[in-house]
Amino acid sequence: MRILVTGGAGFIGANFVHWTRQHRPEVEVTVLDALTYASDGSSLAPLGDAITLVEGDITDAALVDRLVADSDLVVHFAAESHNDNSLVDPSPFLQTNVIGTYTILEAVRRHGVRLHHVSTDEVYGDLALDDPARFTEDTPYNPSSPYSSTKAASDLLVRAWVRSFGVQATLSNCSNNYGPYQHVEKFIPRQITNGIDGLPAKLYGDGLNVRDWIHVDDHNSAVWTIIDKGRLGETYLIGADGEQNNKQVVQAILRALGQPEDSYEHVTDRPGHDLRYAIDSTKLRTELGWAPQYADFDEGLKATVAWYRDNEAWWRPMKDRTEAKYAAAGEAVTAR
Ligand code: NAD
Ligand code: TDX
Repeated sequence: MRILVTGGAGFIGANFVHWTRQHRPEVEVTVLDALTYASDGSSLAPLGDAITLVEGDITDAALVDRLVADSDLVVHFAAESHNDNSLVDPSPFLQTNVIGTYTILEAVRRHGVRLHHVSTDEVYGDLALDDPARFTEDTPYNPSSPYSSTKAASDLLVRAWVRSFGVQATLSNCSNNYGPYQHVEKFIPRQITNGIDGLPAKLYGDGLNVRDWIHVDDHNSAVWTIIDKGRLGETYLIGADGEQNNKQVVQAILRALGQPEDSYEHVTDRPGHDLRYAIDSTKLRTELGWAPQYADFDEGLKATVAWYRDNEAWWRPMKDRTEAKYAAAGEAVTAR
């Protein structure tokens, strides 16, 4: 089997490629990645020439066509992925998430190649903090940010190409991932690396917003389960019952770092900040028999803290640049 992994040099994509090499050594992997600010390709370096890395853009129709023609399956991770960046400049989100997905869809349509489209629970908008409800496959789309609206658009394109053109595709919408190789712009790695640098953690607003955390390996084992057993045209929600508010996560990180649990400060809130995400993954678990392996969030987080301690050479080059971006966007300490 030959698979084309778009965005395979990014956080989840690189972990997917590592997972695939480990658990499916017979699969031939080609990665298509533009190596944007989000990745310099170093997350794939440990694999050497066991995989093929093609540096290129998913909006390049000729390149995509050639690579798709040589594949049995496309797993589509490539995206602009950070909400805060989408609030500063939405344009690359439109290009990559919408036009890029359209370009992939046209190529898989021409060549009759199976697609798995990777998406996010943010397409459903947010839930109230005191609402017992969780997202299901039937929750109406209601995205809040430029990022999540372009991901929602990409999902709708995939569904339309399935219905109108018979494209063979499955979709998944996953909750917040954590684990190795995540860019330090994202919440958990930002706070871990701040702690290592002796800086306070940065909590947006009151720090009470809730995210539903899943280890990246559990996300990727679910993606493979859907590739193997999922029904074409169907959407599966992926989640591991990991709801935590941001302050609880910061305190767990500080405990893992051996630092006082109040080494954080409140900073400017994100405009339009979604309150809470929560996934009901019953369909994936009962229909396809998937279960997460990282049941204990604190343990998964400790292992992630250890990874960032041990891999400073990987994240150090992006740290100052990332903090400068936050400062330029006007992030400031607020009283609470
Ligand atoms: P990431 O930003 O770490 O990686 C994205 C990768 O895509 C990078 O390597 C980047 O270079 C590449 N890329 C960007 N634009 C490209 C283009 N035009 N052409 C080719 N490559 C391009 O993101 P991530 O966190 O690994 O997210 C991967 C996917 O998973 C995204 O589709 C995202 O929406 C989805 N997702 C992420 C999360 C999460 O918690 N991070 C949760 C659910 C779903
Ligand atoms: O410094 C911070 N302080 C803080 O309080 C940062 C960077 C974030 N936050 C908050 C905002 C969110 O409530 O932490 C929470 C998580 O923030 P992010 O890591 O930016 O993730 P989120 O916006 O929830 O989106 C993530 O999950 C869904 C991924 O980035 C998306 O790609 C995915 O689709």
